[in-house]
Amino acid sequence: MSDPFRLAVTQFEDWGVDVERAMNAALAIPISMHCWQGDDVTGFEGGSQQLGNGLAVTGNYPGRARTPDELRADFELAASLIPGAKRFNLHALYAETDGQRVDRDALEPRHFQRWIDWAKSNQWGLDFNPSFFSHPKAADGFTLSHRDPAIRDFWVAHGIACRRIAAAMGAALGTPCVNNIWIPDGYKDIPADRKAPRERLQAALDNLLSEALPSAQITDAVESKLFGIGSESYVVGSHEFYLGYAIKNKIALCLDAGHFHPTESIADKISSVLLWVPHLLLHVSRGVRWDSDHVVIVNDDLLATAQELVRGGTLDRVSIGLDFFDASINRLAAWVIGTRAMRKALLFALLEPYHLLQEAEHEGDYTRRLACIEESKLLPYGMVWDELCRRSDIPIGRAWLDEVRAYETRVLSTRKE
Ligand code: RNT
Ligand code: ZN
Repeated sequence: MSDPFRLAVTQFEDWGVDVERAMNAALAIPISMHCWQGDDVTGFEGGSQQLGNGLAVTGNYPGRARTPDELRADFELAASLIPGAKRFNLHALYAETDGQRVDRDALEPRHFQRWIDWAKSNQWGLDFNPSFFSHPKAADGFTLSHRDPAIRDFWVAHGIACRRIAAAMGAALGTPCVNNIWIPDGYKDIPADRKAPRERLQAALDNLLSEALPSAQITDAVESKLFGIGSESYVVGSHEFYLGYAIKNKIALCLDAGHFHPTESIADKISSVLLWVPHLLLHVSRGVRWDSDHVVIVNDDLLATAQELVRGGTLDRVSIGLDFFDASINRLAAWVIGTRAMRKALLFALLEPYHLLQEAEHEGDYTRRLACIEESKLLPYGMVWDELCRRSDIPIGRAWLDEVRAYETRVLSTRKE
């Protein structure tokens, strides 16, 4: 134990905070890391299908993972630089079909067997997502709410297949797999009929979700969006749509931090939404202007989100998933930066002298509440974070970057597109 850490413990004690408890709790919270940061949401279906449906990745940093084995190796390196419990979050387009062309409605658990075995050997849970984009049948921007019933049925079949895959993952790994539905459906310009696509989406979701699967294996979630590139005027799956749908059907709601008005924070939604839905999935991300998916950093939004989870004591009903993609910087570093930021925010929230703030508030002493908020900001959080990394055998401070750089030289730089 280092002297600075000992001093930090004393300082936190003075505020009535138990540092050991906070560190252990911070390490135990699973963070679901998304596969798609590693390869710019490309997947392994092959063919000429470009990333579409409003998902845009900018940058051309060399060394993108081109195969499942490369993605797994990259992720292992990134994961080794991040303390605490982790899960891995896959999209359907990362199926391994051994060169066979298997369309999305025909995917089966066996196409994810290698991912399952790999996750098991690393003791990571798996999460899953049907992929309603980058496909000829999504080319006009509509999937589950399409006006053509044949296209709708195709996507319903994809959703059903994905639920079975997710349940198989949950069963194999002994931890429920969060299966999150996001669709791109929407109009670039002013719609005439806002109602019919939403009615079609409701009916399609009812179909897709009709098969009863054990809650020990799968947690169904639905994700809203305010607007996307190419769906600026209208998105079928809006927040109101999915909030209502999740409440009515008692499934999980996904709140993506980048999917609301820029001044809206998902932190303030958590305590409301959890009154009505059984489970919440967070897509932790960082919106910048029109992009909803910048790499997560420790900022006020992230801290407020972590504080809400800790203060409300609702972590057992919330799954934390990351959702960002940046191809302009080293992709492994993006994973490490974003996930370490999330873990730091959780630690900081656990170290917060919340009871003092609460006490002041209960007494109506808002002066003391604000004074405590401000003064506690400069407690030695960094010392505790360093100690947490040291105990987890993870590089401290920026030292992790040396390992990413070495991997870049040894592995990434040899990859030619
Ligand atoms: C898109 C949604 C969705 C995707 C991933 C790839 O706006 O945020 O979660 O980012 O499914
Ligand atoms: Zn998302």
